[in-house]
Amino acid sequence: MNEFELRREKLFNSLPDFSLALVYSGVSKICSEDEFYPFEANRNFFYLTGIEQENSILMLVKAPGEKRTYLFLDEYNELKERWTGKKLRYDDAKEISGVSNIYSNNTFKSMLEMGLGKEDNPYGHIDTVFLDLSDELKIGNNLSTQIYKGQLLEQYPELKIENVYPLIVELRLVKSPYEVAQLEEAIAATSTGINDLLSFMRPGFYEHELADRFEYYGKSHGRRKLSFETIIATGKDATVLHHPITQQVRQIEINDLILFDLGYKHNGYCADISRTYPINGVFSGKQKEIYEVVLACNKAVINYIKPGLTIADLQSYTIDFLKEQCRNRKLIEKDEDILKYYIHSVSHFLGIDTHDVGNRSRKLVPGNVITVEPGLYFVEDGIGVRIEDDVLVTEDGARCLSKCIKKEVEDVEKLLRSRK
Ligand SMILES: [Mn+2]
Repeated sequence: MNEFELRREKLFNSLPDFSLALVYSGVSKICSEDEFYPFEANRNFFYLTGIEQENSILMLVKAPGEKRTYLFLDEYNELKERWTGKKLRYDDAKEISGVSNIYSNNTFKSMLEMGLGKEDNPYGHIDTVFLDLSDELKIGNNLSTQIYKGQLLEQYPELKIENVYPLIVELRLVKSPYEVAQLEEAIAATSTGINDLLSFMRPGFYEHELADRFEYYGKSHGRRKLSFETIIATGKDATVLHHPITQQVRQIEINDLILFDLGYKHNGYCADISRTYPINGVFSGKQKEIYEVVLACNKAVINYIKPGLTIADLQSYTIDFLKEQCRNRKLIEKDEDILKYYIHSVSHFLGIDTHDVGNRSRKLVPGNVITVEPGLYFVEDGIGVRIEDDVLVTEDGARCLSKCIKKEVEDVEKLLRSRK
């Protein structure tokens, strides 16, 4: 079984008998007139098939002793391909996804009707259809799965319609060895991109030039996609958490700290890394003090992680840790002031989405991958520091996947000194 077959097998196990699940890749969204946003396949569809082509549908049918998988794709059309380029050939789609029953999406409607029909139905009576009912998923012009649900109920009033999304969330949360390896590759590539950035950055450059450089480096080394829009923030700009590319217009100064929050993807898996480095190669006075608190916190949280805790637990641990350290170093006067300087969450799940499925009240289990990203932002000093690693939850703790990217003060300063 290939990786995607294994995932579908797990989903089959959580479906009841006499049910049918439909998972859509979705269609491109219109930006304006006949201009479309770049297409991104629905991540649940990608997770179950490895395919990223629009207008594709996965259908799973489960009956006693029976598990059938169908994939519906655009069919070969010579004229269309003259306009918009090649579509996946069915053999290639089979190779990627491991699905052997591949049909034209023109036959989907009649195949579905056969599956839901009461007469001559090879599966007996299907009573439940599972749809991915996420709001943002578009499966046709002006057609969401919510609207489609209504249409199905009109046609089959006795049908039960359930949401397949939560079932897929359960699977996506626990990463297989294959998935951990993809994340490690994404992180290794990101590390190379960071090294390139470090040898490139100089005072006088504009922030966006570094973001552009990181993107260009990824594109020219393996046509990598960004996990998300690159954040390059220097000086006071680093106190804005998601300093947007359109505002990355500050010119870098010699005594600045530079905060970067960035990542490349590998086979769809997202690295998400933040580091904060001194442009001139040495942390000074208050910069160093704040950096040391955030670094200590980053390491303490990674040490603290173990199965059974929630992200909410990690968050309260982080707040307590930062509070105490900042008070001891006289960075804050009153305990409650910490929430002025630390204003976000310490972790989120990571995977084929940068902010992957799973919420903060879920108990961590081995195989979860989360970020650990404490930060402190002193607006009045123009200092923002965030240190973010990607971490795998293990049986007895956690393994940091992004160790290769330097964060100890000495190591960072040595690294920056060694730049060409
Ligand atoms: Mn993050």
